[in-house]
Amino acid sequence: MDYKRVLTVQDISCVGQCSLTVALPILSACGLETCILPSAVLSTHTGGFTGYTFRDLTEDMPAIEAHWVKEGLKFDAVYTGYLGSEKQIAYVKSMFRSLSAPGCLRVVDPAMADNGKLYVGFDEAFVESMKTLASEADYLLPNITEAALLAGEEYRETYDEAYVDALAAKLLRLGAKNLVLTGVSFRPETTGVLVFENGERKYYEHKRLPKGCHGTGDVYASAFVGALLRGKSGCEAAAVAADYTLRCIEVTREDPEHWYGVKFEPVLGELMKALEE
Ligand code: PXL
Repeated sequence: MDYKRVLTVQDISCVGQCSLTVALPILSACGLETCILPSAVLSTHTGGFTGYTFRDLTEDMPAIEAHWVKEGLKFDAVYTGYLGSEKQIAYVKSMFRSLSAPGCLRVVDPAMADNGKLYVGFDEAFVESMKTLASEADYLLPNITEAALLAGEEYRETYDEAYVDALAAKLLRLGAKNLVLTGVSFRPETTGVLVFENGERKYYEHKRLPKGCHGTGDVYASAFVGALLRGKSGCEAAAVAADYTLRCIEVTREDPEHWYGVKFEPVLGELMKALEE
């Protein structure tokens, strides 16, 4: 097996099963050497907990980058998730240039909003800055809310194919080479991912579970990156990641106490098996 090295840049939410506590185990299980750059350390994520701590690590980022450059370290992929500020986005763009191995895949999950709303702490200026990162992505992975924000279009809760295709066209015009739109639903009982890859458009539809769970965007993006680097096409990786995320939700939803994330660990074996197929 080709052994690849990936760098993922996002926060550590110590409790809450999102960002790095999800990306690191999933990418490792996919057989990848996973290097991390924590952008901040929070006691929990911000989606439902209150009173969390937040240690911003922005100022450590250029020194870490400089050290890696000095060591001659390069990455086969750079995958970004939740970033805390416009400054962090600027640093990540610098790393895209300084730390990329030839053919490096840049995957951007513009983790900043869901259900029509920006996450706590983000504003319009951050969205503007995220557009510049999105424009450099080989694969951009927004949900509908993030896609609407990045495209400068109004968010719609119900929509048709023309609406999502218009969002996609705008994001591709922005500069993203390929696009994986998540949570795209045209019928009440199903949802899916809409993939635009190398000029092709493919929709992978699957059943929709009644309850949305926190952290599924990070689980999805991590599994997508893992599958992509294991040689799957974007379309195949999008489907593998969707099936895995669905299983994570299925094993979590019987437990009402587990509201803050998904139980992705017990079904990691299923993801690993899907990568062998
Ligand atoms: O799952 C996205 C995410 C990542 N990191 C932090 C968050 C969130 C979503 O709320 O708060 C700190």
